[in-house]
Amino acid sequence: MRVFTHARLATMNPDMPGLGVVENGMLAEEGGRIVYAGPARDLPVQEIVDCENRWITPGLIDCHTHLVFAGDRAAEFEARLEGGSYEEIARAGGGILGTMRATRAATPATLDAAARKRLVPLLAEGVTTVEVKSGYGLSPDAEYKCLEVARGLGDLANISPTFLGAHSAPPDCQREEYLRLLCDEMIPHVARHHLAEAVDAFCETIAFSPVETEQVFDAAKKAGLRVKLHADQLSNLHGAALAARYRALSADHLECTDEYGVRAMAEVGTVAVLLPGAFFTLRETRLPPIDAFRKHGVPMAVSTDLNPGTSPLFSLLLAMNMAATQFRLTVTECLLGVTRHAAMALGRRDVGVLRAGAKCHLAIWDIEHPAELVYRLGFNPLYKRIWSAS
Ligand code: DI6
Ligand code: FE
Repeated sequence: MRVFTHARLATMNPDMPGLGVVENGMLAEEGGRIVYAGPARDLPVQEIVDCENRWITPGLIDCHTHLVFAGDRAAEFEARLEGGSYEEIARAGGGILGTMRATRAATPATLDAAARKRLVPLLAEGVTTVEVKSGYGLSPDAEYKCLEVARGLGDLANISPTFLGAHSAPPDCQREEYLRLLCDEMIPHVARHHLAEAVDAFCETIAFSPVETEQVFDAAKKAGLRVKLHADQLSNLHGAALAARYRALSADHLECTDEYGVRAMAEVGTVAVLLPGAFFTLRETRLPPIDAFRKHGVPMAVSTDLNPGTSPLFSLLLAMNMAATQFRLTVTECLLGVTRHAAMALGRRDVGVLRAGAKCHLAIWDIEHPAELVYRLGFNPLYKRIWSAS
């Protein structure tokens, strides 16, 4: 048994208030699992790791990323600085479709190398679980290629792959034909070959309508896959309520969600994933309905939305700072948002919390107070990341 002594624990344990803090704490691990997390006590020890009064949190979880793609969109960034809007650029065949062309042309090895580079800064901040979406292939082969690349990253972190074939309609395929491909071919294939744990869609005026999203979700349901949704980011198409009707794991973005949508999410336990990096990059001004989430008890997660267009953000610590500064989340909400609530958004119970039975994924921090993980911009106080592929 390996024991971490002289530790201050932020356990995120739901049976305890706030961060579930244990001062003078101790954590014991055996076979990659936590066997004890609580006040210091006598344990049969084989190996001691003296934490010298540092803080331990669960390894962080980035529950919404588009990590696998080729190329970049720096030119689009420049065009937006000169006044072009995200929607205009998308309608002119740039945006997601620009990344699609580069991604289709890339080999798995190129995609893998690029994804690994992007993971480096996340891992350096103590991230141990990463959700990775496809969605820049937009053809059967290119989408499967991206999901396989995502799965191949499992030697670096726990990967939760998501099928986002419904990201944008590709220009080389009739819209109805692409939807038929998605529902009758790609989703069943993804389920059969265990290429993804969930199905996502971009429900937006520039992407898929609510009716089309329902078709995709019906196919997911039939294939036995959970769903999640890019909902109400740029307009209120009532995506949050739609997601809740399908008992979605999460609804993400939600800047334009109304209280009706929040209530629907609360009823079925759909997590609200907040993505302040996209809000910042697109210079949005309409805030997600944070008070309504609080009032109705909707769990909030915080994620980078790492993608080449609307959120080229490679820091979950900075995402927390932005969630606090822009969305007025509390420090406790931010930290739960990258641990326990992020785990809920992925349908996982064995990560995001320090308690017996959970995976021993830890982040050990050189800090005096948990608020330090949220308040600085561009400073990384990680002391050690504990992760193994079990
Ligand atoms: N997530 C997405 O999938 C879209 N916006 C967002 O926040 C589009 C991403 C892109 O432009 O590549
Ligand atoms: Fe996204």
